[in-house]
Amino acid sequence: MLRSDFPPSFAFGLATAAYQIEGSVSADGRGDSIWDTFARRPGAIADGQTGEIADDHYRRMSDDVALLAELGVDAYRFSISWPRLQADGTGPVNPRGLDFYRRLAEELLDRGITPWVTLYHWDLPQALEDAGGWLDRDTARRFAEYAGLAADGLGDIVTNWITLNEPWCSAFLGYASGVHAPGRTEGSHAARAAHHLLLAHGLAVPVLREKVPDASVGVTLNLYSVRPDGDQPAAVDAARRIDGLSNRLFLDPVLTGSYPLDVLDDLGEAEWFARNASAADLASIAAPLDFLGVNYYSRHTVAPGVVETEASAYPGSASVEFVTTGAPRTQMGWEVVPEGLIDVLEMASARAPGLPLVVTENGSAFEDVVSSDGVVHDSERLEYLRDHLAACANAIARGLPLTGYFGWSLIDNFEWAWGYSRRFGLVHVDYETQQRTLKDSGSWLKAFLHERDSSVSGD
Ligand code: IFM
Repeated sequence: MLRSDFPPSFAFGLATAAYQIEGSVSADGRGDSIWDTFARRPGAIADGQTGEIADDHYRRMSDDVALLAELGVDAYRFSISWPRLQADGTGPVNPRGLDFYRRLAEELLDRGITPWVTLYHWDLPQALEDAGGWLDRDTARRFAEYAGLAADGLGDIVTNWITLNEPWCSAFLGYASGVHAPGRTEGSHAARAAHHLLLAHGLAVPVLREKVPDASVGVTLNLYSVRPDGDQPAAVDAARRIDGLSNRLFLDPVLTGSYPLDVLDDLGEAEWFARNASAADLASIAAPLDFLGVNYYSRHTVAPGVVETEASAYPGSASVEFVTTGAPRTQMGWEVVPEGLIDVLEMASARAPGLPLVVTENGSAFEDVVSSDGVVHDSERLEYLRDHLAACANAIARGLPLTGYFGWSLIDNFEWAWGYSRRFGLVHVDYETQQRTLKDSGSWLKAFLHERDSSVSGD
């Protein structure tokens, strides 16, 4: 597989997110986000780690842009920390916070790298959480205002905008299982947070279009290939439920303007949605997009099981069991199934034929070892990357309108509840010294992007 096997306009990039890399959490007037608060909660994050320093990217931004240029990417997807632009989630823009993202976008452009901005990668201003967070409809209106400030400040140099990253995680890990910030366990009410997140997306789309000439606007969903473990009706129903909660609850409203009623029934939320998710809301949520961002990591194989006693990320379907099939797994325990990427692209395309699709994240964590030569020989990550890029080529060959691929992630970073114990970077970070070193996977990508034969292992 060569880069030239892809269409010339295909965008190859890498992705990161603000709280995972920036550090400098109180610099230049930044306010607290829900992740700052959550990370201070005893037991919330592995080893009590926080994003206070992370990759110190806020101060090393120019070096990291140089790294992207060395790798030869076309595009870089980063997120804006909402509380850097509005410390409390309301009011005028904080010029010092905005300045950081402006300099970042300008440095990228100077090096011929196209910036892709994500407005919300999970760091809600804490003040808005204190006012109800995503369970409060008003947070959606606040988000649209924030989107307007970001567009006013960057719209002359940034055309690619992603409203939300993975609203499933924000809603169901944040408000149902509570393993992510804000750490609430509200059961099925988490679906209301999902609605308000989607509404936030829908209200922001016209704001971005109005303020950004030639804006290209999308939203990023984390989609899973879901299949039953066998053909027994109970397993098939388990797959319907998990596909419903993970995929259809988001894809359907965004791409077809309606919620899947079976999922609302599973959740016991049909009545709330009938009263609160108005036709006008759904029209907003289904605002025409320029692309759909798809984050793909793994496939779920499911069967009926026993009801979990802990708060579940799948309220109303907590008895579903996630089965391991014997496929290789990453350090996260996620099965490596490159062909599942084609399944999810087909799933999206079936609802919106012709809508350009972009893989906005795809990557893997493995236990990295720094060898005596100072390099991480991460053959498993390299194979994961290569095999998923091959799946992208395959998807295009099948006629799917896939126009870009962003690997997760440029550098090792703060992996949420896992702290720094899970490394997804193509570039290794020594957290003591902040030294960055290309892993073999990074060298492979660099050679691929420069279209040289790679002598790196894993071929
Ligand atoms: O690190 C995360 C990212 O923030 C969102 N998508 C999944 C990645 C790996 O878990």
